[in-house]
Amino acid sequence: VTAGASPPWAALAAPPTLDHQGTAARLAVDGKPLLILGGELGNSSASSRAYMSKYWPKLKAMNLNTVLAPVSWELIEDTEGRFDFSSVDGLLADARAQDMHLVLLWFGAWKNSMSTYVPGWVKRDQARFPRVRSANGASVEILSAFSPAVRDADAKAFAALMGHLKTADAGHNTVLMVQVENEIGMLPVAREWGEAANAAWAEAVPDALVRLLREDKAKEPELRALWQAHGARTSGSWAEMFGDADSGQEVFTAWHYAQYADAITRAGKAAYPLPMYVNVALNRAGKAPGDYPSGGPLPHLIDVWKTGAPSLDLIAPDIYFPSFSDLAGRYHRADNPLFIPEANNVSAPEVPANAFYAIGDLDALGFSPFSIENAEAKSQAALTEAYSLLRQLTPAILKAQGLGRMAGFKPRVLEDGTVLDTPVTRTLGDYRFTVGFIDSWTPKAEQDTASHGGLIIQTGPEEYLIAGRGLIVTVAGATPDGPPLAGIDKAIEGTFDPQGRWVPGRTLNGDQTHQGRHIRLAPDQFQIQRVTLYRY
Ligand code: N0T
Repeated sequence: VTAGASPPWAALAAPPTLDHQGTAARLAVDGKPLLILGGELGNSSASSRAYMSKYWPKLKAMNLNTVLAPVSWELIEDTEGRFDFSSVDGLLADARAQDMHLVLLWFGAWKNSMSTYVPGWVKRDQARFPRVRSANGASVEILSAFSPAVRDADAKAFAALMGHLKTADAGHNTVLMVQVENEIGMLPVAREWGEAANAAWAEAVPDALVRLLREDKAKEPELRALWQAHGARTSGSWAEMFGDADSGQEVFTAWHYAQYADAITRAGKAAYPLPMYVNVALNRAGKAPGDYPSGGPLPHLIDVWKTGAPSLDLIAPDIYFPSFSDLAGRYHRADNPLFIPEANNVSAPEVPANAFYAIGDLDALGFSPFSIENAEAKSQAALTEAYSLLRQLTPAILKAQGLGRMAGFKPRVLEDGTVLDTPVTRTLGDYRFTVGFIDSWTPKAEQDTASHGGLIIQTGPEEYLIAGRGLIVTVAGATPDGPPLAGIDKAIEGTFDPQGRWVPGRTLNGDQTHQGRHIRLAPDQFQIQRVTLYRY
């Protein structure tokens, strides 16, 4: 070895990690930030390379840079202790052939609460791998979270997967992140019954959780309220501190699922420390734990999960409900970067607007509609266009993240689907933007305002990129030291070429800016405008 020669591994790109810029967390790959423009595959598609072969070109053409794909325990460890990673290697090769990244989803002990992805040798040995019992003693197809044998077998398989990725993906960084299990939570009851679960239920609430409440560090109002409703005790059993109703049982369930997920995550990271997260099956208002997956990392249980599973990097909501901005907002916390691993099946018209909003307003690490390979023509076209714009804007987005230079816009939608079209006002630099969602130039009946959305990025003292669809933007001065009114010096539509150079199109004026009164992004197409403002 010659002096000064670098060791063979020095040339390898550093594996993905999370870093920060200002208030934003970002995914960094070999030191460079990356924004995930993703899509998640249907559950069974990735189990066959042949089946997937016709879809990869479609995913590439939709402008995705990342595919979220399951890895099944049953496929990698069909026989105990004998690992077969051909399903994983096929995914790696096919993603690389399209120059795409992967987020892998570990379908281990639980997939949507049930234990159907576990290998046959686990399913069939119920003495060694105990199942949940309901209150009436009935067995269900859910492995017990209180069984060390279940946890250890799951952790061993997951660690084997991560160990394989460490070598198979070294220097490539095809895999960016890993999801641990899928939509964890107990059904159809609030908690497990059976000997081990009942014994744990009688134990004292762990110190870490007591401290969170006693030191007033719980951010979720529901958890605090439940604790206070039971006398704000600083010690006691689960029933004493949170009550023995479903709501108290759910806190207990959440804690034990979090501890289990933490053990799996630690085992995986010991083999290869990629960023890891759990995804969330959200609940509808008025439903009881057990109607929805009880004890999952739901909005009212984020604090329990953060405390019980500190090895997880983030908790990521699957958002299928219309109240996108409210739900996404709850998972955007200083201790929790936002990532949307599943957005309403790609056919919902508001999906592109939600992507702009999550990325523009909540510094999301990425966005990913579910069942992406099945997008039909119309939604495929809409997402293709939206991702094209977001791809062009990615350098500007990454530059602005976390620094107060970017805002996202879409109408707020309530849980019942009511769309609030009220304009939204935000200040960026010296200018205040009021963004309306009703396009005065299009018949009202033809407008689906829930599908209108976009973002504004400040790129200079008086220069902004405004992108999306269905927005009417008016501007005013925002600082007391200058004139109060603001006008358009120049508004130019255009695109960024693959090298990131601005390619101007029309200069917009006259009817296209309503004689200087506003910037308009029409509802029927996605567009980028580069706008220079002045004050008068
Ligand atoms: C998802 C998917 C897949 C307004 C369901 C979403 C995926 C799992 N669950 O197709 O099974 O693996 O994580 C729950 C969606 C709730 C529907 C709300 C309708």
